[in-house]
Amino acid sequence: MAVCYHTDRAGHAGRQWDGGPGMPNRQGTHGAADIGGPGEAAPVTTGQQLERRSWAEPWKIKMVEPLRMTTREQRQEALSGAGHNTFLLRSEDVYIDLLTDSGTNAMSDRQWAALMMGDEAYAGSRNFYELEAAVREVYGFERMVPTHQGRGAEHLLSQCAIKKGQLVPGNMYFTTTREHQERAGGIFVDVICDAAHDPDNLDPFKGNVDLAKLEEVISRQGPEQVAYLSLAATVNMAGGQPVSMDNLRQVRELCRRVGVPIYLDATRLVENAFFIKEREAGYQDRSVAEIVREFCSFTDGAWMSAKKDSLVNIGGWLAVNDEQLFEEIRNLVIVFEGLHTYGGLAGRDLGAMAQGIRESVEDDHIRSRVGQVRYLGELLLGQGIPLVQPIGGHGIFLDARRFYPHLGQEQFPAQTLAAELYLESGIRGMERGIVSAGRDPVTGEHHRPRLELTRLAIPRRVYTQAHMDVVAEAVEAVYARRGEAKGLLMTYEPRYLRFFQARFQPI
Ligand code: PLI
Repeated sequence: MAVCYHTDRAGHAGRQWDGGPGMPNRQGTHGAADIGGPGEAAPVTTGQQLERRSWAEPWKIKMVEPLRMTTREQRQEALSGAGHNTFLLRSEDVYIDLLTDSGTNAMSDRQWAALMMGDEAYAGSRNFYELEAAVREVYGFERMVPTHQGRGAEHLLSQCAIKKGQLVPGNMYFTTTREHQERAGGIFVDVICDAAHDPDNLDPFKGNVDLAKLEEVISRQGPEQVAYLSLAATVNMAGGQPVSMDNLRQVRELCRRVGVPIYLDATRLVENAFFIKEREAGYQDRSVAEIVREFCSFTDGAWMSAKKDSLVNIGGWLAVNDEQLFEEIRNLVIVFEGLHTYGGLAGRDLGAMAQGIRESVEDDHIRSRVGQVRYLGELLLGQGIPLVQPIGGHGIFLDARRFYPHLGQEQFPAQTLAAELYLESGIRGMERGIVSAGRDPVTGEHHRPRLELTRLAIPRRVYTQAHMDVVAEAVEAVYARRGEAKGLLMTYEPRYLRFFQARFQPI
């Protein structure tokens, strides 16, 4: 495989990505150790164009939204009022909002123009056909139904494709995905490779399915007891880690042999495709758009939260190749979302999504998107902050276990870190550890994930490099007084997806 890491000036092995053959050094990101480093690396020539060490966003800013700075006293009050859960803060009390990259993207002028061109007919809106064409062209699926967001699609797929008691193997759980699978009577089984559970493992494709685990699940109860393989690319809870094309091909072969379909969570597939282009032999000269198409061709369908890759504030879709299953979905969407040509969205939302899908696969866009995430990650690594490596596609995942080694998992270290960061700086991140993992539906015990992470998700096209510098400084300040953190006690635990609404108090 065409991968290699190099050692930076500070001697941190694996800190920066060298790219495969023909790719520019570090994808042009400015690592902490190489910002403006004169004479360090000459421009590198790729197949088509002269690449420079520095990159810039392929857009300029036309409209701005003021940010509000708060005092520590104000933040203390806001945090107590929110039960130390960053989901319960008011956004006006937040300075830099890294809670999520979902629905928080900045739309382009073309997308805003598409909003104005919304066809708000109840049935057969022109924008539906635009969306259908964009999904067909970019993802390669002939038929789809729009949904109001990703979980709407997860609900429909789970209800239509899972029979009670069937297993649903997946490459790590995602909160809403597993919730819908379990509500439909499915039993989620994790078949991701072991490397995914280790924040320090530098494997370039930590999202890969472990074929032996998948084979074991299929042979344990027979393929008819397996609803489908639930494949996410990238894998959110592992830190935005990609799946390789080679792995998918092998998974495809296995699933085809036993007749188990593969349904893809394509929410961040464009970011995954960028990593394939960068890291997997044979893909350096392929466009991200081509890689996305090829990836989808090895699956039987996909669902999408367009609030991520597709650069909109709301929207999703579900596509499956099986005609009978599609008929069922196209019928059921009316019950839960809306008519099959609007799926719970306004015509203007469909139009903005169609435009966003096309923009999302432009190479320059995705390069700067992942580049900005990596810029922040490299700054933090330069300060010795523990985080998931390799740096993923949509955010930085701080390793709260190593950040607060004196706290046990039942003291909610990742939740504590999110609260402390907000208190320090007004920057909002999110817990991705034991709270997010929830409880086993059968035993009622906490799921205890090995990864106990605080995520700083970067919205697309929203913040500048200077904001990233401020974030790095704030994390450094929290790290400097890490010994003082005492952890949290959960005082209110909702039944479903508890991390959204749970409340805590300091120990
Ligand atoms: O938030 P939705 O309902 O549009 O999408 C659900 C969803 C499905 N799959 C994946 C991989 C997601 O990341 C996802 C939502 N993620 C959120 C909200 C996040 O903050 O990561």
